[in-house]
Amino acid sequence: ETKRSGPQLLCQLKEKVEVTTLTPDLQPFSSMLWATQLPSKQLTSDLGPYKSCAVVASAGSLHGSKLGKEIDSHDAVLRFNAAPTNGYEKDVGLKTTIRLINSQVMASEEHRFLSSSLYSSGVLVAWDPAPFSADLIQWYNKTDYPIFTQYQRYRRLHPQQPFYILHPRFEWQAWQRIQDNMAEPIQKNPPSSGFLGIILMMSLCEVVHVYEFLPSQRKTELCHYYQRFYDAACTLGAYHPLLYEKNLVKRMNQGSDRDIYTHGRVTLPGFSKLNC
Ligand code: NCC
Repeated sequence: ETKRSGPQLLCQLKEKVEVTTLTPDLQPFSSMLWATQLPSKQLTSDLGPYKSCAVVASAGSLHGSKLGKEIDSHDAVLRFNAAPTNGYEKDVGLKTTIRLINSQVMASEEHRFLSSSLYSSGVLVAWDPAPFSADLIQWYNKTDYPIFTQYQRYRRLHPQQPFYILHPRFEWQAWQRIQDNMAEPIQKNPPSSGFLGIILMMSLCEVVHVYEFLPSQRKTELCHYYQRFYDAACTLGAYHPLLYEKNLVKRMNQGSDRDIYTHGRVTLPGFSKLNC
């Protein structure tokens, strides 16, 4: 079971994980006035298809990488949470097409989500750890962080910026792929934003390059390239099943081990390019 080949894993992802976003017609939102702020169409029908895409993990190992030009050469670039480009262009580039944020970023004071210019360009996509049932009513009544109140506030301030919320079914479908391909039981917490973002881009792009999700020779305990904070758990995981996510991505990589070592670069095919 655990020895499934790369191509098999890719086809499983394509067939069993669907990037779904919340739409105004879904219960319990359909009866709420603010639900008209939700995009009426799915993210995957509004965006792309893109030829080439980059996913930029926020890892400290990007520091000094000089990957900026290469990252910007892609048609679309996905970044995470509070990861900045200003001042770090040489290493991480400056293009941001999509920013995937967790609900903690939206809610905690330090990130100034409503006022910081960091979030106001590109397409925003937010998610929040939901109960395993992925039941929208249960989740709505008990979100991890106040994703919905913050969403409404942000939308009022930036009505023109596209802003999607991921359906919790997506996070648990992704989790299930990890669990079904591991010999041991993994923690029942949703995958990291990194893993969710990789699958999101595989749904929109013909080819996806992921940077420093699998660490290069620059591997460091520095948590993020933009902060002087050291913790090996950022790379190895604690709450999220990050080590297992990385194991799966390593098995699906179509690039060389050398690319990982020198560039922290993984090459994944988009779902549209897979013959399953
Ligand atoms: O750190 P974070 O992740 O924002 O990083 C985004 C994604 O990059 C990959 N990563 C990051 C650092 C590193 N050294 N190696 C990596 O591989 C991971 O795939 C990660 O998902 C998150 O997933 O949303 C997370 O968010 C932070 C935090 O909430 C935000 O940065 C906002 O401050 C979480 N940290 C804490 O809760 C303290 C982190 O666990 C997961």
